[in-house]
Amino acid sequence: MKKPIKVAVTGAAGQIGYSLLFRICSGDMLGKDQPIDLMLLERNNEASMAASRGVIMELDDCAFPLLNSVSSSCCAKECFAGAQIALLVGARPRSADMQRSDLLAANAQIFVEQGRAMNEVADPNIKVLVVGNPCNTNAYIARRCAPNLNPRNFTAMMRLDQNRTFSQIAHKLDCKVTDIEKLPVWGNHGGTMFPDLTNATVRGEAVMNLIDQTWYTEDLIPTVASRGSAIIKARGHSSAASAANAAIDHVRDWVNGSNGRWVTMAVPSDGSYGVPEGLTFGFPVVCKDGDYEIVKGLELSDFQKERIAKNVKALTEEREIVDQIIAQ
Ligand code: NAX
Repeated sequence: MKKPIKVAVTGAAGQIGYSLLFRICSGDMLGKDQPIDLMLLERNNEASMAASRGVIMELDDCAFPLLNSVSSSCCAKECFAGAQIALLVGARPRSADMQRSDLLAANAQIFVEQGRAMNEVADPNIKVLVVGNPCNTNAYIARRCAPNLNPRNFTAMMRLDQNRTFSQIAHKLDCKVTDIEKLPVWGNHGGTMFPDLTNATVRGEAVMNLIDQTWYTEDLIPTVASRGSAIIKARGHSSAASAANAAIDHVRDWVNGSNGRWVTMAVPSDGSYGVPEGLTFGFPVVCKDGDYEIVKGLELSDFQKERIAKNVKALTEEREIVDQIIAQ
């Protein structure tokens, strides 16, 4: 039997948490032979703590063979002690009266605190996936506040945007999602995100030869970028199961490899493709041996450069706001 891996999940009593935890414990994320010590973090209030206890009761009732232990806490240092993988899902939602800068500030406090706590108590090579929005910038904040940890390992989730794009293409071209390759989503998990079909293939044939440019720019890109709002409108709640599924996909590929396939991860930029170093940016990556590499050497067209630049602008503006908060 393998040694258990310590997995910390924040926002455990929320709706994504409710879809995510059961799949982690059934082995979908780390494999069907990998035991898990699960550590949950929730807010320090009666309702959140009670909801966490309820989730733990249900996890118990599943009798998952891979769940070695589970605990919950409202103390970040307790939750992250020795953690090898952290899924940071909990975040402050935007209320009606909130400006975007208020949302950034409220979340910055959460990710400053959690970054510092991880820095003190987590495994130095902890792999971090930030789901809570604005996820790219929150991942940037946590990394900045955790100088003793491996900075490459602070990533944010853009896999849902990739999965959404794959499904749209599969419907359009009447193919399987597994027929599609080389289709990343660059940039920010926000309105400017750039699903990039330039190199995409379906069973080896270029996708751009099978669709027209107008459908691509006027239908596909806005559909993917506004999918979250469409789901809220239809369901009355934001995406949860599909977000949990994307988090599982992200970590599974990172840990176990993507078998040469391109996948989308928002990772700290190394300056590739003119993206300023340090921004947490969605890139095409290939995962191998528990690590990822940004796909290098792509020739960018003016169209791609322009779309990537919009995301750089959005994330640079957010970075400027939160840099002031981190410095306080
Ligand atoms: P919920 O409001 O259902 O759950 C969030 C949970 O986090 C709550 O239980 C809350 O008590 C907890 N929480 C808040 N602050 C916390 C803190 N400081 N420490 C620990 N727990 C804390 O939201 P849910 O639908 O689960 O969404 C969670 C986050 O994911 C949101 O920020 C949401 O915007 C984001 N999403 C990100 C996506 C992505 O692709 N990156 C897609 C889905 C989702 O919109």
